[in-house]
Amino acid sequence: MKRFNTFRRTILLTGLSFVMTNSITAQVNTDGTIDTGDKYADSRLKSEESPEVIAKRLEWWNDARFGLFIHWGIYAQDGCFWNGKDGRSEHMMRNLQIPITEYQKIAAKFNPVQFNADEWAKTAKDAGMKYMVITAKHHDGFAMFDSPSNDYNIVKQTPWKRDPIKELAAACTKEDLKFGVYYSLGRDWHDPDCNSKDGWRSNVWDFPEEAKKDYSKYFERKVKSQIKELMKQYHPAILWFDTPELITLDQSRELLALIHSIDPKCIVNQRIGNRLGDYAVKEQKIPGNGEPDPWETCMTLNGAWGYHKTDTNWKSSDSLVHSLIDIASKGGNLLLNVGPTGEGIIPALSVSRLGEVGDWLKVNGEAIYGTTSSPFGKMDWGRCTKKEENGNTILYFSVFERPVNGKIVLPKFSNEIKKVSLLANGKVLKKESKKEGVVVEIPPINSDEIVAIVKLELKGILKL
Ligand code: FHN
Repeated sequence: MKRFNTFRRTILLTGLSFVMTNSITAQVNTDGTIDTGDKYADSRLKSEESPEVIAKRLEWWNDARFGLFIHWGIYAQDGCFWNGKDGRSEHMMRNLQIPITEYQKIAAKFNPVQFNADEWAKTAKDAGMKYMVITAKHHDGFAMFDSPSNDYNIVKQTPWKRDPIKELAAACTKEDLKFGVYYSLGRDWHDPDCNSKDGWRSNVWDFPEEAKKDYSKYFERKVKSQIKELMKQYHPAILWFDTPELITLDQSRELLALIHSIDPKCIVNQRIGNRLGDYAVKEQKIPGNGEPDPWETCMTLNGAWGYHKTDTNWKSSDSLVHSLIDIASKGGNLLLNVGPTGEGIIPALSVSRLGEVGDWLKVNGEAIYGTTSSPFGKMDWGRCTKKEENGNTILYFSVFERPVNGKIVLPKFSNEIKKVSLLANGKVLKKESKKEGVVVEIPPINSDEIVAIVKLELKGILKL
């Protein structure tokens, strides 16, 4: 009964967060920033490439379903604290209005000697993730890579003098993971020309005269140079842009053309701005239904993206697995975030949560990887994902809430059933055809199974 209550609480929590994030239009993050949902995703993608080109580019990404997001920067030096003050997140420089002259002193102390790229890549692999996206330059303007065009970078400014982006790109290749980089387009608190639409999101403490700032100078001087460096030096499979409020359509087009002139296969998210890009981003929320465009939910494991040493509000592995299934059942990807410490370590609780999700995927990953969204409407007891193989159909029913009588009624279809089994162990399940639909008996699941999955093998292409 305890398990069931835990289950119900998880559902409630998941449900609650599900309902909240679905209905919520603004949320206050633990760092005090206000997320008005996806301010950049208020409209459908209007890509200027053919759907076939984009579909081809996204092939591996659509199969992957699950990736690791990494927010790592010098703000992690003391867990987003500075001089004993709580900077609350990777926005620490703005939250505490730290002058550039002071902030860059953090770089002079940043020495993550325990960083091990192979370990990070293995953590992602063990979690069942298929790709990784790491912050190459976040809002503080500090490049976490060797940037010949701009000395404000990890190789030039720190005693560590190494290039973690280069090392991680190599480690991902070894682990057969796709490697991606994040780049902040509309926030750069180190650059005198990077302004912001509402004035308060830029560096107004070192550069108070907002009207004198010229975004196109920052774009030409820093953005284009560094995107070219990132593409040529690391050959990322994904360029994950952020905060595109000020970029013009021409600049978004120019950036996309620059990226694809170097690698036409490089995937770009919609935060390149102006409705361009290959897929839509949902931040910290899961849409209520499927989405018209390819999409990905990015989500923190606790309340902050960067390592915030006092934030121990970790999501449970149950809720993470539920989120992954829910997202896959709607045809999306989950990009789950970790914030490594100033020593270069992914926090132990993050690693253990990811490991628990990975353990579940080792047994049930077939129901996630390479699947497409559910062909059915809402089911109150769980979710569904789908595969077509050799002209036949496989449906994976994830039972979030096992009914008290242990029986679930499957949504209606007209195909002949080849087999109904428990995915975890292949055990054939009892079924009975009734007028309301096929009733399947679900055995009680063990406490460590999180979610039981019913594998339904049907003859032919699905006929509802
Ligand atoms: O302000 C950033 C935040 O620090 C983080 O990088 C997220 C990740 O999607 N993007 C912005 C908030 O929308």
